[in-house]
Amino acid sequence: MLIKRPRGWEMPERLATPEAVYRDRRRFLAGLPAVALAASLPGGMLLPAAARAAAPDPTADLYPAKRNEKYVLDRPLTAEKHATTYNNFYEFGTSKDIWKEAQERLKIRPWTVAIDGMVEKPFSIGFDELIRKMPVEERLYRHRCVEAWSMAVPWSGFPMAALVALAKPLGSAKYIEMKTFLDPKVAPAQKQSWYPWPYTEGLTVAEANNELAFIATGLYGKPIPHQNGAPLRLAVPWKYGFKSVKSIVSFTFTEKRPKSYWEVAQGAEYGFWANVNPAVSHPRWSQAKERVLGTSEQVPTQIWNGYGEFVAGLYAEMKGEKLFM
Ligand SMILES: Nc1nc2c(c(=O)[nH]1)N[C@H]1C(S)=C(S)[C@@H](COP(=O)(O)O)O[C@H]1N2
Ligand SMILES: [Mo]
Repeated sequence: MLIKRPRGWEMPERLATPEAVYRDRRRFLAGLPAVALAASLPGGMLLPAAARAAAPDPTADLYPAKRNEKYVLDRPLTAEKHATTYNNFYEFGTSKDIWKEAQERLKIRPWTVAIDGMVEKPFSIGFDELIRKMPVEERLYRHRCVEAWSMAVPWSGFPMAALVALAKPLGSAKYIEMKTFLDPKVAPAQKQSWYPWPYTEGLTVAEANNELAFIATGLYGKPIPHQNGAPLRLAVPWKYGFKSVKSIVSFTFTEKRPKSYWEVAQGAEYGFWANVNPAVSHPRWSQAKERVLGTSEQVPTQIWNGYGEFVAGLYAEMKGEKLFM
């Protein structure tokens, strides 16, 4: 059977932020006192219990965030339905089709983030409080998975450098270790003890302070869907996608290089740096090209995933490191 699927470049960009049209109405409603709002409902009726139970997202007013035009794409945006239904989130299973599981099982409120290790004063902070301290904006970024597929999406969120500044690391801290939640009741795959849960990733403090390093809290002009790593995930577009750890609960500053989930699980194939390079093959496949999500097109992969002007300098002095695995 032949199914005609629209290709990525057939999607008009305006489809990427369908919510934009609701924005003005939502801001209008948010500005009204509760009494006025109740009175404005048909017949002054009160909300039924079910509607009250589905609490509105307290960060909804932040989206869509103003786009930072500095970060431009060389290709059309991936359609929202592809980026939000084709996912890697092993906590919910190894298939790409985990979006429903993640939406149903992951609870993101309350959500506490620990900032600890080599910082002036370790602390924990609720996500809804943390985001109010951060400069939220939208950025269009490419994303290249080590499995040789890619997408281009509008993230919203804040520069990781702002989080580092809030953390006040000691001068001796060299790395930041980040962890995903650990709760096998929520994520049944975490019962599989042969995987090194929780999912863990790391960056150098210098990488985290690079302007490209971004903490994503939104996608397509809305709070980020659970399956994409709610309520906050990393986006480091010059590295293979597995570095972009989802649903983060801790940022730990350390002088010791952290071991990431994939390094522990399969160290012969995945390393700490994981910078994109089409000339360095994965042991089992070529990295020269990538399949553009939502299409059957293969396009050439670029070194640093095309972000060399921002990041190549970070690695210029490094000798003897496996920068591209
Ligand atoms: N906690 C966690 N984070 C994760 C993963 C995962 O399995 N668990 N997969 C990684 C991989 S391999 C990729 S390609 C991206 C996928 O992000 P997306 O589903 O938003 O496209 O998330 C990364 N972050
Ligand atoms: Mo990936």
